[in-house]
Formats: sequence, C-alpha cells, structure tokens
Amino acid sequence: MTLYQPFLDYAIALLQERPDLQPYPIPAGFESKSAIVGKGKHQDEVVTTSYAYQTPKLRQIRAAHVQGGGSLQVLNFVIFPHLNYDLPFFGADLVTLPGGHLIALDMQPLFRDDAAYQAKYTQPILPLFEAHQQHLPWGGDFPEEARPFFSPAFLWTRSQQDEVVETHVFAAFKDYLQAYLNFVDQAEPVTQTQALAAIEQAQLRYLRYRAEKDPARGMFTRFYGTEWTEEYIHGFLFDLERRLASAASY
Ligand code: DBV
Repeated sequence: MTLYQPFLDYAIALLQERPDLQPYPIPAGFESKSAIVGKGKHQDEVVTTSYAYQTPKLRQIRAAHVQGGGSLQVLNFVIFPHLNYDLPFFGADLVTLPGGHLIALDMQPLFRDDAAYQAKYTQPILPLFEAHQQHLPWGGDFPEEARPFFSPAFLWTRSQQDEVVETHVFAAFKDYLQAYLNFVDQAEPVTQTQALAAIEQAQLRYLRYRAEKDPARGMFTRFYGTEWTEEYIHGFLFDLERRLASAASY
C-alpha cells in the first residue's frame, strides 16, 4: 500500500506541464535507500526515494517518499523559491505511522506577521483553507516554536481513516499546489538590496529550524544510520546553507 503515491504522481505531472522545469541534482546515494527493519513476522523493507526539480523561480522542489508497509508511509514535499522572490515555501508533511495519519499542509510564509505579506500570500487562499478545514479538523498539539513558520491557512489534522487521506487530504493538496503555482507564475523578482537581505535571513531561519528539528531524524537514523541521515538532511532535504557556502567559495 502506497498511500501517498497518487500525491507524488499528481505533483510531478503538474510540474512537468511547466516548460521551464529542470531536474535538480540529488547527491549520489540518496535517490533511493532501503533497509530491512523489524524482526520475524514484523520485518518490512523501508524504501526512501527522493525526487528533485528546479525552475528559474524555484530553487529546489523536492520530495522524500518513505514506503515501509501499511503502517509507515511518508511524503514530505517542499518547494524552496529562489532568494530573489518573496514567495512562501510550499510545505506538505504527510505522515502515516502505526498511530494514524498526521497531515501538515501549508504555504509557509517568509514574514509571518507582516500584514502586506499576509494580504498577498495568505488572504487569497483563505477560501481554500476554509473549504478544506471543514473536513480536516485541527490536529491539536504541535510544537509552539514551529508556530512562526506556519501561515493562518495551515491545514493540520490527524486521522485514523485512509479514506480521509485519499479524498479530503488529496483534494486539499491539489488545491494548495495549484494555488501555489499560480503565485509562482505571478511572482516578480525582488531587486531592492534590503528586501533581498530580509528574504535570505527568513529563508535561513526557516531552513535552520527545519534541519535542526526535522521530526524524521529519529526514524531515518534508526533505519539508515546517523551518517546517512545527517548527510540526507543537510545535503539534500534542507541544503540551502551548503549551497550558499559553495556559491561563496567561487
Ligand atoms: N518531516 C520532515 C521531513 C520528513 C518528515 C523532511 C522526510 O520535515 C516526516 C521526512 N514528520 C515526519 C515524521 C513525523 C512528522 C511529524 C516521520 C512523525 C514523527 C514522530 O511522531 O515520530 C510538521 N511534522 C510532524 C509533526 C509536525 C510536522 C508539527 C509532529 C511532530 C512533532 O510534534 O514534532 N512540517 C513539520 C514541521 C514543520 C513543517 C514541524 C515546521 C516548519 O513544515
């Protein structure tokens, strides 16, 4: 059972309609990784596959798909815009564990408390948020320190039912991704020095938080070891600092 394969297929097909889509390099050893976990009857193969693209406005579009049987499925899909756009991040964390499904879907703002920014990137999607939230009730507790990184249109839900994921979550994912790509189409490059510096700071703040607090770190470390996991996190999943460092050395 691969609950999130249709999500991935949909996203890739939609992206491939864009004539300017290019592959983004995936470091060797990270395209696909597998391990056998558990004991006896409970043994399962856990396979993690990675996908990555870029466009002139989007620095990295990447997905990590973890498939480990009926009670372990994850699709983490994030879009990182180039640093000369004020676009939010597209962030989907779709997680199925033995305890059920945990769904986070958002356009994560660069500037959470900026009214003009909210008017530009959150207000237009509030109707979508309200339509989907009816079927996806608030998922409760989540880390307080993560709050600055989510928009008021953050869809956050927990469910026990596959059907909710297959229908309502999938519909929300499609709508949010389409709306995001509309924002991308409209985005104009930022040229003002101060605004560019603020974007870089906001991107780094987000990236550092996510790399440091990656909720999948424990899981990946158990499956694939510390070395692979840290390299996957810093060299692929959240690679901006590395990219900036290597650009600066030229
Ligand atoms: N989460 C990731 C990546 C994953 C991933 C790259 C490739 O950022 C999976 C895999 N998320 C993942 C897993 C769990 C969660 C949970 C496996 C379950 C962890 C566990 O219970 O063992 C949103 N994801 C979560 C949680 C949140 C998010 C709030 C609950 C866990 C917790 O309480 O810490 N998405 C996550 C998040 C941000 C985001 C914190 C912050 C900006 O965008």
